[in-house]
Amino acid sequence: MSGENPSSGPADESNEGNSPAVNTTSNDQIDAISRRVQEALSMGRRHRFWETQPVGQFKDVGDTSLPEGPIEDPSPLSEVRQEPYNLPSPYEWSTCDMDLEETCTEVYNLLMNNYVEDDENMFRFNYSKEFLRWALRPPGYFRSWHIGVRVKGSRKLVAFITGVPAKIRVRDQVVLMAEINFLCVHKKLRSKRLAPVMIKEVTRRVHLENIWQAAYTAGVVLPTPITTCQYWHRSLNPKKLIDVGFSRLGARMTMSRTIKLYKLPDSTATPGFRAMELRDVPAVTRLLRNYLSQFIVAPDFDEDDVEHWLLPKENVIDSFVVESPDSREITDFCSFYTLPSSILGNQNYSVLKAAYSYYNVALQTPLLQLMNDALIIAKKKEYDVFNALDIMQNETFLKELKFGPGDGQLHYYLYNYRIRHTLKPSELGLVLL
Ligand code: MYA
Repeated sequence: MSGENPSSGPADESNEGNSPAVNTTSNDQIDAISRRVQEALSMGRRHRFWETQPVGQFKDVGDTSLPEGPIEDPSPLSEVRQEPYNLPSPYEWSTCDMDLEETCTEVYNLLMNNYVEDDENMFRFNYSKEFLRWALRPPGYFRSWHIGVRVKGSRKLVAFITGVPAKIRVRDQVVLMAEINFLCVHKKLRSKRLAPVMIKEVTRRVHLENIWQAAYTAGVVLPTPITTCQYWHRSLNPKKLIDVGFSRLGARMTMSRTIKLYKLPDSTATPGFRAMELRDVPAVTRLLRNYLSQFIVAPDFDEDDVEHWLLPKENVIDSFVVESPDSREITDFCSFYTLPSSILGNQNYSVLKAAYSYYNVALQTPLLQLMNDALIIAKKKEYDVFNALDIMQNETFLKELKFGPGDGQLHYYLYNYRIRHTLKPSELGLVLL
């Protein structure tokens, strides 16, 4: 998922009683202030590229006279530019075929070495090849939307951006959009205005499929977020998290008290809790569609989407259903995806294994219990941390299940679609990877 600090943990594992990670240290206050200053600066400064794009502009924030919906009308396809945009002369466009092992490895290596890091450059997202294949090849995907930039001659891959198609509902309108992700420019080629060319090129290729809207997330403030969410982290392996600097031992806490605080039972509590299977797709689709209908912005999943996005895939996506022991009906559902981060410059550890909460629907089982079962499974599978955004109904379990607020913020954006009011995170039902 995209564009957020890979892993910046609860600032402080301090604990009086049961509430973990209360941000009490002055460092955290400084971090929070620095973030707000950066956001204010972003709103105040010129955005040479984004000012030219059909996105909500900062000057229009609060102007409720502007209509909701597309900002620009679609053009006739014959008017969409046929030739790729020009790159600086040493570089060339290269459509990346993720079915090819060699290409997938090149993309993996580019991202492993150059993708999103936390503010302190301690962690960097390390999406696995299997994950990338899953994320980039949903039903109806376009290979032409997997765009690389190579050095002419050496063919070295130095930049990447992708789109995948998705039906996204905004209030009562279902809009076919592109979800844009994995924008990455090699560290040595930063600040040369390559990103705007790449964004224009992916836009052109999306337009060629007669699609005119997009959704994306980023850790940076751009014109203009539809909502801003916060990551919360639940320690599963607190000793490692503290050793690698992901979290800190709280004031008046010992390591053994901290380990005890985060201990989880050995087995799940909900009768009928089991891994999702292919035969569950229709029931899970019904549950999810019904659940997601309450949010202002959410995906409009059909059975093919559910099969792709939610059927378990080892080390990529884990999903569980609750099958009622009496009626055999599927009553509840929960899921998380696997996104490790590289730990930069630590002698003892190189990878942080993180689970990210995906879609959860609790009808019969209390959400708190369902998510606690997800934590138990994640711990058994040796994840170090379980992350969740404060979107959907997640706020109802975060504190109680000992998640602590991280320092990563994630901003959600729509391209060429205006929303009149900024959403609350709890009004958002969309998770981007
Ligand atoms: S979010 C993940 C982004 N990736 C990373 O953070 C990885 C590490 N960083 C890098 O690789 C580079 O720093 C990147 C920028 C590539 C991010 N989203 O080339 P530049 C604007 C959008 O000189 P660089 C994800 O993948 C910046 O404000 N714009 O900068 C979702 C400035 O514009 P302006 C961004 O640092 C991506 C311009 O780029 C982002 O060398 C969604 C500077 O360009 C960002 N994350 O490269 C993309 N960061 O002057 C939009 C910087 O105006 C999709 N910028 O402020 C839009 C929809 C398109 C499809 C539409 C279809 C209809």
